[in-house]
Amino acid sequence: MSNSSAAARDNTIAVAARAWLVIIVVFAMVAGARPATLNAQTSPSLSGAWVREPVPGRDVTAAYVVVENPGATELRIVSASADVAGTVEMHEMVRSGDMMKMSPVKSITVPAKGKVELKPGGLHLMLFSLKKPLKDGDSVEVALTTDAGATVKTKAAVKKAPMGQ
Ligand SMILES: [Cu+2]
Repeated sequence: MSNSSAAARDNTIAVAARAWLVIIVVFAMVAGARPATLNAQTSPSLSGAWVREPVPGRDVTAAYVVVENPGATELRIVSASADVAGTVEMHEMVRSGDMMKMSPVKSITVPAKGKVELKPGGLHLMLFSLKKPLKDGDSVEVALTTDAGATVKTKAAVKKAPMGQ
């Protein structure tokens, strides 16, 4: 009898210990989540992403996205990638005589509480070595990485659009 009540007490202790462990784990998760939330505030948010349908037979195209910085300090986009592209470069358009031509940039600065629009005729992403043909209506994933090491991703819709638009 005393043995079984001792076993019951051990069992109660084991259950209590498990409950504490759960509480500790939950606290650790909540505590751990807090810095992540702060980081999220200093990460850019992406919207309106789209990819120009490539010229048939070509494995290069451009992508556009609005990058907003909700943080109180400026941030810099230092690299970009896309699931369908071998490499992605960040480009700007520069005037050369009376022609506009593309030129790679090392980074894109997004001001504090501000935004930068990557759009036709301006800053854009250049997707090289496309792994498959892209058609209007397809969806690709585009990711941007900041100098602080934060990477944000967004879905970008493939759209047919005439050059220069
Ligand atoms: Cu370009």
